[in-house]
Amino acid sequence: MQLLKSCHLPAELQPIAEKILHGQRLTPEEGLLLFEKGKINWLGALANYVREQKHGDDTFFNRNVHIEPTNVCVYSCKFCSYSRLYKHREEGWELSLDDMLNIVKRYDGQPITEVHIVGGVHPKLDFYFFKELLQRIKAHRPEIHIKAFTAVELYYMFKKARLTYEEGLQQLKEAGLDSIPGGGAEIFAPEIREQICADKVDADNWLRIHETAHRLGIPSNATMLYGHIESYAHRIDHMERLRRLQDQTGGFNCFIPLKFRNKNNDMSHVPESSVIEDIKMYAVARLYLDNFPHLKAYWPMLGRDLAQMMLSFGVDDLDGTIDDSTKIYSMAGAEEQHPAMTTEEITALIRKAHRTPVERNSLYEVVRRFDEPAVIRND
Ligand code: V47
Ligand code: SF4
Repeated sequence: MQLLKSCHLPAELQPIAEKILHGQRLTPEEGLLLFEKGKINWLGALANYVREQKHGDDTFFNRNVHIEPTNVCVYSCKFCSYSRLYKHREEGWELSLDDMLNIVKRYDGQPITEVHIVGGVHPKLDFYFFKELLQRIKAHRPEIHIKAFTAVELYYMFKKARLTYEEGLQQLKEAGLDSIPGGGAEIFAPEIREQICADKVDADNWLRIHETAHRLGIPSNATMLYGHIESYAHRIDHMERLRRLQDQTGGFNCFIPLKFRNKNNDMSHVPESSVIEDIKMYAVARLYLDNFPHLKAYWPMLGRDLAQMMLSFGVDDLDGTIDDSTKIYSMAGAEEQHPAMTTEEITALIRKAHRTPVERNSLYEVVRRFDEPAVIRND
């Protein structure tokens, strides 16, 4: 506390620190001030205080694998490096139900707890195809948690099948859908959406799909694509909308800021954010989203070094072991060209940040704690 006060602070930031230390909610204006005037050491100390109030040193990861059914997509998001339009589908991939089931079968006998399914919006792969996919995965491995389909994919498949969000989600839940990933949120403000992803689901419908899911007992995550053409005010507006929905439903598990990567896409002229901006983003997210239990640094996108550093700036979750099963970020130029970590590697990475590794399942229930004192080598 004294240490925080001794930081050389602009006068208007002092009351914000007091509020955070007393567990009080920040206003949008205060959130904006944090971005504009907060130094990273001070923001980091506060974000770390909040993180430790919520989770102590516990740092969560899971053992998971991704399935990306296709990169063929009806949309043309300017930041996307991996999708191909249907007319160029020969340059992309399209997995059959058998292909995808075979991916799951490759992990028979291995202790993964989650399959994360996300891909492009293919005009010919419909609701019934994906419903069968869920049923077949569950028939093969009933205990596995299926986190699948962003609100972008769900919006398109429900519309084509003429189903309401409620009908579609209920049917997918019965088929085996356990939770929804956070993708497709990008930046909610329409003036930015129009420029970077004009044709896909808008903010209100993204939020409605998640609200309906939460009402039906399907938890979800939320993302924000940051560090491109948006302003700090757009980021606060995005987080404000999420915070309001979370107040109503409590259905979000975690928030995941996604750093814009600029290789091989139509926004390659936009520079990537600096590490200082990345730190600010994570710390402010931890301080602003007081009702989100977890803040995730998704290491395949940030790179493992930066993700590890974020454990000192509010982050308590690193996602999973992945096993080289996602291409979204490697195709956008991320450092991790074949993202895969063994349990030993991910726990060592957490320990070297002086935190306690905790393997979780997709609902953040503890699978295994790694409390043994760390033997930290200098490598
Ligand atoms: O919505 C696409 C992002 C998202 C780029 O819920 C890019 O646990 C940066 O949402 N630079 C999909 N980001 C992935 C996603 C996700 C990932 C990990 C965990 C979870 C979870 C969700 O990927 C898209 C978009 O925002 N994305 N291209 C890019 N060039
Ligand atoms: Fe399609 Fe998703 Fe890429 Fe947009 S980000 S073009 S919706 S795959």
